[in-house]
Amino acid sequence: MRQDENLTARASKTGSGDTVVALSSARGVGAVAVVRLSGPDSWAIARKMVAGRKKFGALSPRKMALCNLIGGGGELIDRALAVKFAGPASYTGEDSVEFHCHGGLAVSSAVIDAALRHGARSATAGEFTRRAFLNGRLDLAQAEAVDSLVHARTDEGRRAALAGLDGGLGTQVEAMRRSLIELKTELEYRIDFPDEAGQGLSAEKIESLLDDSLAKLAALLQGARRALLACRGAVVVIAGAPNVGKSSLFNTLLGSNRAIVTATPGTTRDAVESELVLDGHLVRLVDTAGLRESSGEAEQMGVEYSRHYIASSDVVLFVHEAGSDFRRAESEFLAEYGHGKLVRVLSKVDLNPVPDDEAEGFIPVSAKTGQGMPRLRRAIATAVESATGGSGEKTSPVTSLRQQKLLEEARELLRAACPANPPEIIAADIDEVCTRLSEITGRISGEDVLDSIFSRFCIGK
Ligand SMILES: Nc1nc2c(ncn2[C@@H]2O[C@H](COP(=O)(O)OP(=O)(O)O)[C@@H](O)[C@H]2O)c(=O)[nH]1
Ligand SMILES: [Mg+2]
Repeated sequence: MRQDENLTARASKTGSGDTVVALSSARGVGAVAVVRLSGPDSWAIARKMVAGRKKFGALSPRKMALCNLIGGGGELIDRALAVKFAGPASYTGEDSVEFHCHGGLAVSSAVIDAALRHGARSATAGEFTRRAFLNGRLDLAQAEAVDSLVHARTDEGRRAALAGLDGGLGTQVEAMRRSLIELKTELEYRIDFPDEAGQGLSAEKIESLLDDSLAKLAALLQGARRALLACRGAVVVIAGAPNVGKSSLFNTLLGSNRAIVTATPGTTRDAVESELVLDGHLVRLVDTAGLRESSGEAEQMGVEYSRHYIASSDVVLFVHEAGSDFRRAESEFLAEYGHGKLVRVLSKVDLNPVPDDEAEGFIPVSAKTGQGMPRLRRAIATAVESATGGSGEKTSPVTSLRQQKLLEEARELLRAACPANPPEIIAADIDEVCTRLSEITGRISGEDVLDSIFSRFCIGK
């Protein structure tokens, strides 16, 4: 399917002929709430909602004006700022309107109700950005960067998301795709006219063109891990035998009581995850029992952790109780995971004090008294820093795992493409690579991919 046909088909499927409305600012009490309307009828709907001396029709696009907003029955809802945007020069690419009204839910709900009564429908999660993508205002990689920017909690995350939003990834990927298509066209010419062609395209020449793309992919992937960790946060998993104080440590690090702490071993039955910022790094701290053993004894002997979380972790906090012997399960765990991304902790040192010089690489802490906690925070931040590849790497415009995975697949496919193969085989390989590149920017993408990306967005974005 060609790109524009593809878009038309999608537009009708997602109903983007409708006009949608949503609260675009955060829900709750605040000074200002922003209600956004987008779609072909947005101006007509706003015209019916604005009354008084200032008429909506008289407003110039992109100029704010103070208006009276009227609900059903002509009742005044609020005095608010209104601004209209004329498509395609708007976020969504469609005609749209923003009302900047007084904050709090009563006002914004009444404004939304009025828009709904005049024929708008409620926007689904990410629908404004989805429309921006479908109307060519953003490519898919930029749309994902919007989501990362909205969710950024650290300066590092904000910078990484902005790098993705400036369109650098789409431009680079598209340039690479074009040059590969050129190569493919030449190869196809050689297939169709084997006698005429060939002079200009030796195996060496093909190899150097493929190598060129490989180098560009490598450059994009370099720093991607760091950018992704900045956007998504580093996963730090707490592991250790039951009752050593993992959940207490989790709560102390977070300064809250998210995980349940009891004197009965084996209380934490499910993984609990919470975010915190350490030294400017976003950390997703996970407390998990992981093992759903029914027998009390197995649980007593085991180490609580979840393989699933460990596999996707960036750092593991291994907790051992001060003054206790190492259990077999603990030694086994350390033998399996004890290299690289491990921070070792000795817990409950208020009960069994351990001088630093006897701690043997473990950090002595007490969740009860707070002893050792600043040092543990620094150690986690340092481990996260080294997991992200150090501070020196340049930022990458990659902002989602999806983009990283597609870039990696493209690299593997290119590596496997052998310049000595017959031209039709190389052309088919190049096709595969181009498909991956097109998926990054959304030139090609299934409805399911779009659904999964945009459903993660907030409503109103
Ligand atoms: N004295 C003291 N007790 C602790 C400390 N940390 C945890 N505990 C106690 O140890 C028991 C088990 O703690 P918990 O955090 O649930 O351990 P988990 O099973 O590893 O998650 C509870 O009774 C806690 O109150 C500590 O630093 N000092
Ligand atoms: Mg626990």
